[in-house]
Amino acid sequence: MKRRHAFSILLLCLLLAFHGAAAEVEGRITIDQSGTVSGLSAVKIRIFRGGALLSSATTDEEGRFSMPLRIAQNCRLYVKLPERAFFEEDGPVNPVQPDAWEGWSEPFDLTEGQILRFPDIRTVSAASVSGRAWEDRNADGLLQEGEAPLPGTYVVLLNMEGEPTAVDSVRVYAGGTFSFPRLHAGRYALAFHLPDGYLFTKVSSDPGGSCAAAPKDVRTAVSSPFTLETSESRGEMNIGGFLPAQIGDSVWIDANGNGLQDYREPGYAGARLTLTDAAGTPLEDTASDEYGYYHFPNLTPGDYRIRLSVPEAHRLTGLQSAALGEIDSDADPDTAATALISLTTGEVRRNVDFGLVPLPKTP
Ligand SMILES: [Ca+2]
Ligand SMILES: [Ca+2]
Ligand SMILES: [Ca+2]
Repeated sequence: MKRRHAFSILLLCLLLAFHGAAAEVEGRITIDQSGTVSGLSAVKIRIFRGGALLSSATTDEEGRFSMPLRIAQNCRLYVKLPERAFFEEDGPVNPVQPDAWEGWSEPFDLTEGQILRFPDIRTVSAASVSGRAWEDRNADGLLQEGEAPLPGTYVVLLNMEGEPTAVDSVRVYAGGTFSFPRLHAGRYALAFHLPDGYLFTKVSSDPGGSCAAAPKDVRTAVSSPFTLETSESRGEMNIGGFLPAQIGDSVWIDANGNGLQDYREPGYAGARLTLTDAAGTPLEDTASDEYGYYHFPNLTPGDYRIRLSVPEAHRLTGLQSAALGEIDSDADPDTAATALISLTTGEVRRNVDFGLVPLPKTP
């Protein structure tokens, strides 16, 4: 037994000798947040030789780390930063690729008793930009409660030259939000593409309002350029879209004057109809077709009226006491205009009708 014990001690001594005497690697990681530099805590640091992990440590409150190490050659320090930090350029740790979270130092050797102090590993806090895409039900450019997300919208981050950046683009998913979470300070803009069929709502300077717009036939809207400082989180870069709405239906001869479209009462061709805003200002004109139908397609959601130019030798038929959809007349005989028609995104109103009663011929 005694002999075996002595052998164990000898083996232990041999192992210690083989591993060499202790050295130490120390350093500090700092972060620049809008010009204020402080220590970056809770970052894990590792030392490798080849693929073998030799030592690891975590930075303290002040961003400092210190790792005792058996002497070794050809070691490298490996650092993985938290999500919102970048390595500053020309530091002692090089990111594995531009803007990567992880990086390696150059190889170094440690000799017995050596304390190797690394230059500060400087990082800079990332900036971010985020927003949401929503279906602007009433096309007022503002995000109201109850207005739904608009998934399928595509957002491209543009750099100062107006070109897509390396960060490139994101798609808006079901929740309606998008984010570019890891950006350098700089000047950017956002370009938006809405899903098929959608049009851009108007820009609003109110908080949370839509930040970009484009004419009806243009598929991309670009925000005004904006500057991000380090650590700045810019939110509410929102974009609103809507589906065009439409109004139609018919002008007919109310032969029996009961205010209802009865079987075999004919349409009236060539009647002039004017779409107006809520105040009665004309917006566009159309005429009823050979069957008496008319149609205002591609309307922005909002409030409208339609006014009929009552043809010679006719008068408008009366209104029903309650709206009856497709079979009643919808214009006030005194004004020849409808009540206010409020259209929301994608709404199709094909029941706005005008009944004409022929006036008796004067002898
Ligand atoms: Ca709205
Ligand atoms: Ca009738
Ligand atoms: Ca009607």
